[in-house]
Amino acid sequence: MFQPRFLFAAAAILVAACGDSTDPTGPNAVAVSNNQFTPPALAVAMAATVTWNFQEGTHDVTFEDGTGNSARNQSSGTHTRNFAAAGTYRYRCTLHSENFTSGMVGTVTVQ
Ligand SMILES: [Cu+2]
Repeated sequence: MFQPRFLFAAAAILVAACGDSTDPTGPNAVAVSNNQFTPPALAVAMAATVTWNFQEGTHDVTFEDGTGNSARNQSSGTHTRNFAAAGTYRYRCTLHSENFTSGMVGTVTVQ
């Protein structure tokens, strides 16, 4: 027997779960706060634009490949980068990380 109410409930749960797995500020978004990127690892589709929301403190978004960086000492507003090519992009806050592997670091994986 077809159960449309059950299907609707299942879809609602799925949407809620997907929202929780990314970030409260929305899909393809990263919260910038003291002293972390949330989520630290984000997977997006090819050609996606990721938005960093500066919520607390003073930070920056600096990529290992040297492109698509934010302004230094940014404390509010947003920064965006479009990812046209597949790959793993490592980034850090230069104020709170000495390298791309520890401290305030993050990755964007483009599939
Ligand atoms: Cu920082």
